[in-house]
Amino acid sequence: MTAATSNEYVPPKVWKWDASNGGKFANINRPVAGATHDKALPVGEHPLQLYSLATPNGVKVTIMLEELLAAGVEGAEYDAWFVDIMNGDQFSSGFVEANPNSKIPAMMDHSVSPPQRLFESGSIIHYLAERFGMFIPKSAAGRAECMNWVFWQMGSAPFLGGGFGHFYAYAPEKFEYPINRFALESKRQLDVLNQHLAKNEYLAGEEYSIADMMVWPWYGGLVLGQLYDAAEFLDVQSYTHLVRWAKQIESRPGVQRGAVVNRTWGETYAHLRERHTAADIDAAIGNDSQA
Ligand SMILES: N[C@@H](CCC(=O)N[C@@H](CS)C(=O)NCC(=O)O)C(=O)O
Repeated sequence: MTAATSNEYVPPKVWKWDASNGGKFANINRPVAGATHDKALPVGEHPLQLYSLATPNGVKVTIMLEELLAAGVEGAEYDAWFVDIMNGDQFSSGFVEANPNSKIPAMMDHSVSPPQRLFESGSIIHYLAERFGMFIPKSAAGRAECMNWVFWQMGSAPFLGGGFGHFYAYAPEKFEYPINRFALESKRQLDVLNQHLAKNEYLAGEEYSIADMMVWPWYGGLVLGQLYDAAEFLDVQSYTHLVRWAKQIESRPGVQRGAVVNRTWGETYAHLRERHTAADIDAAIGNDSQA
């Protein structure tokens, strides 16, 4: 066995939290769960109350809500409140009651008694699909294939976001080992989608569904050059069928509207901090400079 070189990390016997270890999220990451302060969540006038942010995980849900509204489902009207995760809003007592995991998106459905809490984007989108009977195939085989891709996204995206994205874009230094490991896995995942979409118009087959809404904000965003400034590094243009699908999904009015909600950054989509009525989105889309 060789002795450790001077810059090699030797794990201590028991891990201890070093709050100053750097990286973009160092000031909000903690090794414990639970609330840090007492604050109730705001509640608007619609039955569905969303607490979120326009990250890929948040956008999945606002796309679903806007697609439902575009399809004429009035019961899908919602208030979308801005949760500032860099400021620790996800650790308020109210948010933790809605989501003990302290991550956006979280939702409350006040149309049932007692109000139903919902967390995890996959659980929220599936709940909405079941509740309104839309964007989920009717046949058992179609539903199963749709849910295959919904769960594929839940299991796969952490390698892209928490793995590749973190080490390529957010870590305090560029470390070769994790970047190589997660670039390899991310490219494998892109190829999985590319091969599937070579033979299928949508992820669940011929029908646009919640599977597309789940996967598009991550993998569509990546191949459209919207994530981590990594399009060239991962040679995303080579995944031609995935790019075809990503553009097709992006062109949908419901997707365009959903991408705007709870957004206060970036140049690709308009900005809208909170959404309470359809008119809020209309105004934001008509005025891209609103922040
Ligand atoms: N598996 C979760 C992931 C949610 C998630 O990671 N949310 C991030 C933003 S995209 C968050 O709220 N981070 C705040 C934190 O970690 O404190 C889902 O799909 O809903």
